[in-house]
Amino acid sequence: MTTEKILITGALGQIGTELTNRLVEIHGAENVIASGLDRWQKGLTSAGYYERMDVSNTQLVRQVIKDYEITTVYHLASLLSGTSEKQPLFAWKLNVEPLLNFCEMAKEGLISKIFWPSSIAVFGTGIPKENVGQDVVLNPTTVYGISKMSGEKWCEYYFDKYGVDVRSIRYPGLISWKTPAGGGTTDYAVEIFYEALEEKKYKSYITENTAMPMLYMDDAIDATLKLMAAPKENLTIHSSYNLGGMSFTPKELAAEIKKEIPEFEISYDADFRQKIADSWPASIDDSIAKKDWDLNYTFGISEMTQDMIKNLKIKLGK
Ligand code: AKB
Repeated sequence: MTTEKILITGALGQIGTELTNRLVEIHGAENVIASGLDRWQKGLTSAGYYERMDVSNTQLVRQVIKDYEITTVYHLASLLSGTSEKQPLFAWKLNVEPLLNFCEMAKEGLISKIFWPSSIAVFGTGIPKENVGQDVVLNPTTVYGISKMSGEKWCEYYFDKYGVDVRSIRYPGLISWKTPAGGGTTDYAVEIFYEALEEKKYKSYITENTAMPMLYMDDAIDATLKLMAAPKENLTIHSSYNLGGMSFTPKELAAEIKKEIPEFEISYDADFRQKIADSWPASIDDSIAKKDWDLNYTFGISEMTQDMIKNLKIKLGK
């Protein structure tokens, strides 16, 4: 029998939708409370409860934590890199302040564990592109990267100073067929599959030889749950763990898709997100996560491509 009561913020987003389902399988719907900005409607979430809540509303969030006697928070609500560049001040407010609110509640003993997603966007320019290690100097040049780097430092601070159990992963680009991505730089790697099936062609806003780290959602959810289940004393990183997944360029992904859909053609027309991608690593060294909490992956580029196409064909009725 579980003793955890879980609140998920951003539960209707790309990670949130799938993480909620897995948490419901593990802990039971009655122990999982989803939250988001949408109005409730039937079938919105598999969680036992849904709170329509703006995560920036400190008092309301605190009340929800108390009402449900929440022990664990997966705080996923965030603006991604592309959208953050368009609304810098709002991105800073949303990506950092609610995290501090949860850390304060953990410090007071209201909740016992927090998960918070960081990103490969923390790295930025002036560091080698390949196999980027955990402890390199962080030099983000995007609003999103700055907010995530600051969040990481706050996590580390609350752990060091108050023993707050806040755990975090630097997610690479996430690919899934269930829920579309929204506002990220790596989103091309999701959009391309929809267009490949619908139009047999895709115009990429990222240039053909730009490699970025990516991860299939199944592996991302497994990694998140593994980190959260790891004994506290095994964890050596209290900012955020590097997570590499796979690394590929739009050209390499197009070649994989062509194996399944031979008529597929890709073209390129870079937009403002190219500059963001250029400031990010091409590949990541995640050996510390592998050692500390046994991180591993099931999906490479071929397995991911086959699984995406198989499932999207059913979803889109192709
Ligand atoms: C984005 O592209 O903004 C995100 C990320 C890598 O954090 N997918």
